[in-house]
Amino acid sequence: MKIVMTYGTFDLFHIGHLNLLERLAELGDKLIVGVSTDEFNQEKGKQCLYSYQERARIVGALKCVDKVIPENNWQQKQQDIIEHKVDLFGMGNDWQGKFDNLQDLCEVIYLSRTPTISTTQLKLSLAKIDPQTIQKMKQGLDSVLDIVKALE
Ligand code: C2G
Repeated sequence: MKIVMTYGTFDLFHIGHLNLLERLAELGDKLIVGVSTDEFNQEKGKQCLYSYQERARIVGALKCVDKVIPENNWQQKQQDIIEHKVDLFGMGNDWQGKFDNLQDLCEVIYLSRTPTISTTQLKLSLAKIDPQTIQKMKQGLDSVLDIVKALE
């Protein structure tokens, strides 16, 4: 049983996160994901839109993920790797080299990030939607809902 592990915030879950998790899952039999807690994200300087519970639930619902644990700090990786008998630790290559110190415990790999998408980019795009556009989107949704109700 080859055990793979990774960590992340996974806020506004997107295709870049999914690509990484599915590729890591392909490399072993069991994938464990450490999801950063809200408190740890404050330490990381990340302001999340989704709470830890919501982010952990989304990641845990994925077919390719077998277990989710909280990531409370930078230091827990060594202990986690030992406790969960991890064979392979993987991250996106924006972390290239940052976790090589774990190589005495398990194999360490960095996979290429999915280009052109990030949580930050999504937040910026969403922030640019003006209120009139949101109103039009809402009207459109309301008329779809009316049609659905009429068909019920
Ligand atoms: N990722 C990716 N492609 C993207 C965006 C993210 O492959 N377009 C990868 C990142 O490289 C990371 C994982 O998805 O491996 C999770 O990304 P984040 O949620 O941004 O996690 P991060 O803030 O990098 O936290 O101790 C490690 C940290 O908790 C990692």
